Amino acid sequence: MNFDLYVITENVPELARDHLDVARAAVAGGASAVQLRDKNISGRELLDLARSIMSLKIKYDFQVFINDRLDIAMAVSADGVHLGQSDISVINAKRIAPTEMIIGVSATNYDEALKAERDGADYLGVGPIFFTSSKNNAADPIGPEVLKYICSSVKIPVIAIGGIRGDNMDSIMEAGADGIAVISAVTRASNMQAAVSGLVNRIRKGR
Ligand code: TZP
Ligand code: MG
Repeated sequence: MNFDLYVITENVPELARDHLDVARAAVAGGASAVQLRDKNISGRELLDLARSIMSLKIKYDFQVFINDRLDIAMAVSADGVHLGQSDISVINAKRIAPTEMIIGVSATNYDEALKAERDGADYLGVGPIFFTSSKNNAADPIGPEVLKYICSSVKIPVIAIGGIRGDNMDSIMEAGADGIAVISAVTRASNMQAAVSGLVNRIRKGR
């Protein structure tokens, strides 16, 4: 698993951008992973989008993750699925998924992080680290100090998420995160591809 920049897609109608636009810019800019995330569309639409994102693998080397939906991840042979605290448990996901399927789990605090690792998660999405307006009912930001504590307490890769952008990224790398997940820093950027390559370069330099 190589997590530098992990870009999560969203539809941004006011900027005339959809999931596929975001995914294309992400891979062209050098992101190592793309997660398809949409809580408002049908399973069928999600499946079609997942297929389209998978087809970008013909040209680009990156990993595809599907948020919430193990069924869709399996239907398109995605690299992984990303599960939140109210999705099916890692333990149940492991019963259903093929062994090579990467299972990521969201953790908003230390206890959730440790439990997810114990239950068999392959990586953690930890956050929100900073304030975010990209997630409804987001938990309170935990800040880089708690992130650092979690990073030093688990063995599996930690991807930091929530309000991360170029100007606060260094504190995340210093905390020991293995990767950075972003939505708005890419989806709201004037030039998405340039934003992605800027973030990727900064992560690689920080190592
Ligand atoms: N989970 C925790 S924070 C978050 C998710 C999906 C949203 C991150 O979006 P942004 O725009 O990078 O803050
Ligand atoms: Mg979820």
